[in-house]
Amino acid sequence: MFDNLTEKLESVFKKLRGYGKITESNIFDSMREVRRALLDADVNYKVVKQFVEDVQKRAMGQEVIESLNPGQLIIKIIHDELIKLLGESRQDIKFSTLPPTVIMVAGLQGSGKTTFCAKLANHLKSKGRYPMLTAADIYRPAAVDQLVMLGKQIDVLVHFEHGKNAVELAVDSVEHARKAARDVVIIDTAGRLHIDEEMMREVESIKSRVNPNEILFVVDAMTGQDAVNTAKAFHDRLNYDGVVLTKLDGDTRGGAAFSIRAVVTKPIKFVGVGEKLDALEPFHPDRMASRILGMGDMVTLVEKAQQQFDEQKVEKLEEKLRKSQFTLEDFLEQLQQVKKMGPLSQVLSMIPGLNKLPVNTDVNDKSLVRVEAIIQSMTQKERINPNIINGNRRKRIAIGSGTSVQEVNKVLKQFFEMQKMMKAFSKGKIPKHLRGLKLPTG
Ligand SMILES: Nc1nc2c(ncn2[C@@H]2O[C@H](COP(=O)(O)OP(=O)(O)O)[C@@H](O)[C@H]2O)c(=O)[nH]1
Ligand SMILES: [Mg+2]
Repeated sequence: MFDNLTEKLESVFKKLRGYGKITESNIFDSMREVRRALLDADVNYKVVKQFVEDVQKRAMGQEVIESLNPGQLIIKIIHDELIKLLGESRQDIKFSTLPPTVIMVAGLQGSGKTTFCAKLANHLKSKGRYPMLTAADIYRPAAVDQLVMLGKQIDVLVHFEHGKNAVELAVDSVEHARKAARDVVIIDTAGRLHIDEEMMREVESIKSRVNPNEILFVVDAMTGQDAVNTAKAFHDRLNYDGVVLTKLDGDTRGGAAFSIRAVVTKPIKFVGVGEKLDALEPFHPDRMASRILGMGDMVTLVEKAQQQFDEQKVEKLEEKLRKSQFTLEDFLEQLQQVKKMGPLSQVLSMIPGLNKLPVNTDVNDKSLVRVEAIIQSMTQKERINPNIINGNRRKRIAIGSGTSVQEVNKVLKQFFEMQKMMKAFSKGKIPKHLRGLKLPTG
């Protein structure tokens, strides 16, 4: 997600940090590069223009030029303005005080509506709610089947009725949810490949008959500037409450994320980052800005971890981090937890400083298995105090894990580096020499 943009901005920042003193021409040059990076990421040119002007205006202030660390200050200004551009603060779904809360989902065909409906149900379920899904995309039988199948996977009730029109079905489903004691109804509607009048009229009538508490517009981030046009067209007709950007996991340039917010002034509420049903992230402008600027997103990572990890384990780990007692034993436990959190590349991209890892080339889920085997071949004593692992022990571990002494060496070396990094995290800073550090690759 935003890899290219992040890379380019980091190179601008590197230069900025290097300047002892900042001149107007430094600022001008840097902002020219920022502008180019944003345009390359497919951000709408008007949005870019405004953004660059805003940053420049603030950066030209005397206090910046005269400050001790002007480069850092400008980076902070860019960070602040990026947060503003992305929508300032997190906007959650508005739940009705009188259940069920009705959420209608609209968008073009293929944008990821049906997948999102299921992801949202799954997400809400994990928050202790009892959602129900309504299959109101009645035109393609496969669409109903798809939702039914997804509902089964997450164990959520799916309401559908063959032969009924979409509007009636949606209206009935709310009553049905009430009877079935569900507190949220998520209505999946039909989309077309392009905006057409009939589709718009249908979603409009569902809106007026059902009166949803929340209308979410789903859009495929990969469609670039088209996403902005579609967002606008749907907004003119539906006046929706929030946007869901899907497929941000792909090779997308992601510029739509910045532009939509500026064009329709409706908040992005969620982003889809994969096909799996847990690949949904609540959208937080500040965290996203940090991630785009290569500062990592520890908060989302910790939250993700908390969903998957046992809470007590997380607390214990935090404590260990604070006391810098991170051992191979913890490392092994973490590896095993990380495997549960989803594809490694996704997890790594959220760790500050690790986002530049050559994930596709040498860190992958398979190599984790080898690292796991190596650690498992150690005695507990060795795991807690790896300093005692001498040549003989290394040989034994290599044989035991079916790897080589070189591989064992590599894991140990990288563990020690990781331990150093953990120490740095716990003190709230990442030393320069550890940026771009490699994780054990087995
Ligand atoms: N990579 C990726 N694929 C997604 C995401 N959301 C949906 N998809 C895929 O996009 C395709 C269309 O999704 P679907 O939910 O059927 O779209 P709909 O026509 O709007 O209901 C499916 O193949 C989904 O698996 C996402 O966040 N990331
Ligand atoms: Mg669908």
